[in-house]
Amino acid sequence: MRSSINAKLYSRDDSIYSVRMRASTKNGRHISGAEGLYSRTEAVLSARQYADRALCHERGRPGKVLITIEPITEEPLRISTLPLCTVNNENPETARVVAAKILSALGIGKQAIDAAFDILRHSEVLRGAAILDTEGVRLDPDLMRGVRVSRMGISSEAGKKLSRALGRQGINTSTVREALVLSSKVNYHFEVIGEICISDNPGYTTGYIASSRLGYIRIPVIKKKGLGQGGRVFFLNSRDNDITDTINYLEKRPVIVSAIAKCRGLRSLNEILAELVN
Ligand code: WAQ
Ligand code: MG
Repeated sequence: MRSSINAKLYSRDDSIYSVRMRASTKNGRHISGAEGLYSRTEAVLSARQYADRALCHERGRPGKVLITIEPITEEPLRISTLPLCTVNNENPETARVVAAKILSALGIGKQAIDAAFDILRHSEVLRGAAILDTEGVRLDPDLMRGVRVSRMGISSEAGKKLSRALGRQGINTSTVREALVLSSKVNYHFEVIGEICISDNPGYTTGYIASSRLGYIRIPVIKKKGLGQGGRVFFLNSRDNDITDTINYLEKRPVIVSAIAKCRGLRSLNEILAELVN
């Protein structure tokens, strides 16, 4: 089998491709997914990496893997990453308290925070994110699926910069890079107040809360090791609860990260919250 591609041929094309992967069990249950925007050369390589990831996933062996490669026609929006840091935290119980304090500082009500944790701890994992308003009312139309954010990527220059910045903190992994790119797109939208995420991988116990006002805050040991539960919740400030445009932005609008904000290390919750300007 040929393992390299004809770079000369591929470099003649400067279009951007959306590459998406979805792995599910034979009963259609979600195992894993991935998505990004790539040049044609990168698209081929990423499709292979996505196939690898799907077939060797810790959540199980798929009954079906779907990989979609699609050229993008719309000019991408160029944005910066959110600034990143890690909050001091001891265990899953204190994580819940830390998360509630951050979300409440962002103006999210107690009912919405409780509803988010119910979703994140539910045994049935959604493929996408649940969307809640500040009172905890679920706004996305398909409760079993959620909304899958797609068509986001990072330029190769910004990608190198990000790898260096994360490397200095000892956290340069595709998991962190992809989560930061996703949350930077999500929280760029004016209706999004914040996001909370817990990985559904049993071995990955660091979660995060992201918002335009406080950046991307990593929360270590947000869950016990070995749990296959997780998910994402986006909190929306939606006046009329018509979120069609917002969903369209999240799923369809091409967004490329082309600038990198500060990547910091450990910080206390008080230090982080002190930066909140009203
Ligand atoms: N759009 C919406 N929701 C998604 C998407 C997407 N593109 N990808 C994943 N989700 C949801 C879905 O419900 C998954 O079950 C859940 O998020 C978790 O996905 O800085 O790896 O891919 O160290 O397991 C956080 C990194 C990693 C923290 C999160 O998520 C850090 C992670 P996973
Ligand atoms: Mg996962």
